[in-house]
This record gives sequence, structure tokens and C-alpha cells, in this order.
Amino acid sequence: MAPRNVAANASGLLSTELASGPDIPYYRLKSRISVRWWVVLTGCVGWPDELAARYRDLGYWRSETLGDLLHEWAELYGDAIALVAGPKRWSYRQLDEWADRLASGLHRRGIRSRDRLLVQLPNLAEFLPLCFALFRIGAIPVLALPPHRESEILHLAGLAEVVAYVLPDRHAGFDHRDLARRARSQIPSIREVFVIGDPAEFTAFADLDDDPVRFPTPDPADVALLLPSGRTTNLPKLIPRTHDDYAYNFRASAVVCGLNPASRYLVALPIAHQFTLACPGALGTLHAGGTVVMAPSPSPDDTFPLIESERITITALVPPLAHLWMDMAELVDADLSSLSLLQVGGAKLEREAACRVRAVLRCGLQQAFGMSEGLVNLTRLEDPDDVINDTQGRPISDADEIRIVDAADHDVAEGQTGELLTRGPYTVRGYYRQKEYNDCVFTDNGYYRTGDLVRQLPGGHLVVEGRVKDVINRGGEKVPVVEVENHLLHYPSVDEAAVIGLPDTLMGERTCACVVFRGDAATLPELIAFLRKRGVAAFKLPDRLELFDSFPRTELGRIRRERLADEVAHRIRGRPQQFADGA
Ligand code: OOB
Repeated sequence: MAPRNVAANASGLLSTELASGPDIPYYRLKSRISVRWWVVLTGCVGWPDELAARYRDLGYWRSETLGDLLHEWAELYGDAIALVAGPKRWSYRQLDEWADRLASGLHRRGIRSRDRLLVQLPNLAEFLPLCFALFRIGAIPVLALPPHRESEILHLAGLAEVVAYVLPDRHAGFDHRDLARRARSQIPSIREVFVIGDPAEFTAFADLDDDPVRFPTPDPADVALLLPSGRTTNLPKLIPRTHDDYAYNFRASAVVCGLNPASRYLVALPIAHQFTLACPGALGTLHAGGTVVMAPSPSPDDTFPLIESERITITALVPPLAHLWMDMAELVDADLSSLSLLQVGGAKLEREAACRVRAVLRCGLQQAFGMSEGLVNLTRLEDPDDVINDTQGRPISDADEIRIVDAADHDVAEGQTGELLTRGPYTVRGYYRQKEYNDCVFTDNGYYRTGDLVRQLPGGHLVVEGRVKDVINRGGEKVPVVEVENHLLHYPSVDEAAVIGLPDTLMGERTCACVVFRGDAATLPELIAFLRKRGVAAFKLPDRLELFDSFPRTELGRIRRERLADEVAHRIRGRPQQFADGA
């Protein structure tokens, strides 16, 4: 096992269909504020009106905007510490003022309601005030993950036609300003680049500061943020999350986790990820009046001292990192006694590892099976041990509707495995600007096809059994198969490429590039160097290369991936495992 490699890789972690085009104003009769003109972000699919009204009547949606929520929290929790990053700490009032000043600074630089901004930040304090500043203006953060590189960044920036890009100067040995230069030269909509740290030729984020002004409150039913999807087999789609639905997401998660003003949440995984941001994550912690502590990386070197010094009570990890923490906790003398709940999710946590968490880390375990598209399943604090060990939790909301269906979309018999379909008050009804794709991934009556194979126990808990979608879940990081294959096909001597997942005890799955070369075969390091040059994120690089003369195919010419996987498994049995990271 190579613990340090794991840490390095994993850290990298609206029924009106409106056509794309100019924003379309229409009269919205039901609003808490008053009857008024309302403009919705185009390219988004909404909940049917009657259902939206029901969600409001039943209190799932409270007609709050995320920007106003921080004002409320500042009133409620005042001088309590909201945020800790390095040696610095901010009270709720200070965080609220910072967001106000930042909103004015951004507005002075031309940022307006419904502008999209690409935000690619590691776990820095600035992330939270920035998001709240944008929520207050009604501008929309598009949350890229820190390991995203040219390939994803150009795609997301182009898809959302972002007007600005917010980034750090350098992070994890990578100069993000180089990425900004390329993005600015290729995406004409980008007018501004705001850099945390040394701005070079760009605008310093620190200069975004002005006397607070009040902005018109955005509509709570409008899009607050856009999250990249790990579901899709190709480049990421964008998931529109509204103020109403997102607030409910983190409120309901915070209740299930029992968060309160004494909760101290460590942001170990990237804060821009749905799990870390809102399940309950940083936002759920702020809602409860607790303290959010930023960790520069999820590695025990960074997190264990913080758990000790900041008396952390709750955090979230993906399974490979949970393994790493357990291994390290057995080796080093660290005081983790304040930790009462470790959430593990993003990929399946096997039973043996689940049992070990409580024994080694001496804290409660919660399995989390969620998705950036919405649905969150959590085991409950009071669940019996076997439910916590053997299941991936149950939906956090009574209003979550789930179906488990066979290939013909018929409900399977109770307890049988099938594809999970879901809809509810915080599960989106469509990806942003993806009319055709939405027709495939959402049913006519609004269920989202998760692509996950699950079975349900009588108590409602779900067990994840596999996947029907072509995404490799590499320890929680989702590797889109088709995207990587397309990059490989650009290599001069690659004739055919198929990327498959191989079972792996630590990561759950690792990636294997199966390649048919014409002429000279490349080596794995050569292919990796090539993919890096094409701006492919590190976590998508293949772990292993297997050469083929030709691929097994169906009568229709489709590659038989299961056969490829069997063949590779057969070959591996004959020789020792050899992954790119040496594991
Ligand atoms: C979380 O969100 P995403 O959007 O990165 O990935 C969602 C997908 C799910 O559809 C499923 O395929 C997989 O990740 N997944 C799990 C899992 N949790 C997520 N597969 C097996 N077991 C689990 N516990 O990964 C995410 C979002 C919110 C909370 C937790 C995870």
C-alpha cells in the first residue's frame, strides 16, 4: 500500500423547460415576497408548480436565499467562531461582513445577477465568503474541483459561459494562473480573473473589497450554484441547485447528524464537493451555529494535528482515506478523542473497514451514499451496528421518493437489486443546458436515473450493489470512461482504447487503459505524460495499461467490456499487480 499516494490523489476531490437563449421573464404568482416579475436561469428544468407549492407548504422549502441565511446566522450566533483557516478565525458576524464587502467589490468589477463565475478553490477561507457574496448578488458559482485541469476547466467555462474565473495562485505544486491564461485565451466570455495570492497580471482577490450595499434579493426558487456531475461518462455536465433545494439539503443533513453550536466540522475533502459542502458539510455546520475548520489536505499529516488542536467533532472522508487514517492512527500517537462522528461516502465502504473505523478511530461511523444531483442517504446515529456496517444509509427526507427498477423500468420485487431512480425536494429535474441528455437520464415523470444498482432492506436502508453507468469510482473520485478514451484516441499510435475498472482492495476500483496500438506501442508513463499535456486531471490518468491485438465485440460492434475485464483479471493473476503509482 502507498498511503501518501492515496492522500495526494484523493485530495485532488427548476415544470417548465426553457430553451437556451436570452433570459425569459414571466409572471410568477406565488412568492413569499410579493407578486412580481421573476426571471429564471435559462437552460434549467424546474419542479412542477403543484409540487413546488407542496414542498413550500410542507416547509421543505422555506423561501430563503443562501445569502440571507448567512445574515440570519450572524444575528443568531454573532461572535461565535464560524470559520477557522490556519491561524485565522472569523466570527459569524465577521464572516457576514466579509461576504458583504466582497459582494460590493465583485459588483464594482461588473459581476451581476445571474452571471456565472468559475470557482476553482482548494480549502481556503475565501471559498465561503466568496460563495455567499455571489449568492447575495444572485451571481452563480460554478464549482470546479481543485484537480480539474484544462480539459475540464475549458469545458465547464464554455458550457456555463462564465464571466470570471476565481483561482489560487498555486496549489499542490500547480500554477493555476497558467490555466487561467489558457482559459482566458480560449473562452471569450471570461472578462475577469481573480487570484488568491500573487495575482501576476490578474486581479488580486484581496482587492475585492468595498463598502457594503444591499442587492435585490434573488428568487429563492432560482439557481444558486452549479455543481459538476461525476455521473456522466464524458466531460462533466452541470447540476443546477436552487436556493430552496440546497438549503433544505444541508438543513436536513444537519438534523440527521445532530449538529449543534458545539459541532466542529473539519473540511478534509475538497470543500467544493457536494459531500463536504452540504451533506451536512460546511453549510450544514454554519446552519447549526458550529465551527468550520479548513484542512489544507485530507492527509493525516495535516488533519490529525487539527483534530487535536481544534477539537474536531465531525468530518467526512472517502473510503481510501478512511483506510489511510486508520492505518496512521495505529502508527502514530494522535489524540483524536474529540471526534464523535466520521462520515464515509462517495464510494462503497466494505463491512470489514466499517467495523474497523469504530475500533481504531474510536468514533461513531456514518455511511453516506449521496450524489451531487441531490438524493442523500445516511445511516442514522441510532442505527444498530449491523445497519451501519452493512448499508449505505437511507434517504434523509420523508419527501424523497425512490424506485428500484429492472432494465424495462419495472419495479423489482422487494429486496431485489435494480437501478435506483429518485425524485424529491432537493433532487434536480435536469442538467443545465442538456435537453437531449436529460431526456435519457430523467424519466417522463421527473425521476433521476442514478445509474446505481441498489437493493433496499425492509427498514428502508439501501445497499449499493454496483453500477449500470460507465463511470469508474476510483475511491470516490469519478472517472468518466468515454472522456479518457477520447483523449487516448488522440495519441498517434493508438488505434482503439477502452478504459475499464479493476477491483482494488484499497480504492474499490482502479483504472486500466486497454489499448490496441498500430505500430509501436507506448508505455504507461508515455501515455500518462501525453494525457497530462492534454490537460487531463490527475485522478483520471490510467493506473495500468494492457495491450490488445483487437477487442472482443458484440454483433452490433460494441466493445465487450466485461470480457476485457475478465481477460485483464486473468493476466493479472499470472503476474504481480503493477499500478502507475507503484501500489
Ligand atoms: C458523492 O457525489 P458524486 O456526485 O461525486 O457521486 C455520486 C455517485 C453515486 O451515484 C454513486 O455512484 C457513488 O457516487 N457513491 C457511492 C457512495 N456514495 C456515492 N457508491 C457506493 N457507496 C457510497 N457510499 O459521491 C456524494 C455526494 C454526497 C454525499 C456523499 C457522496
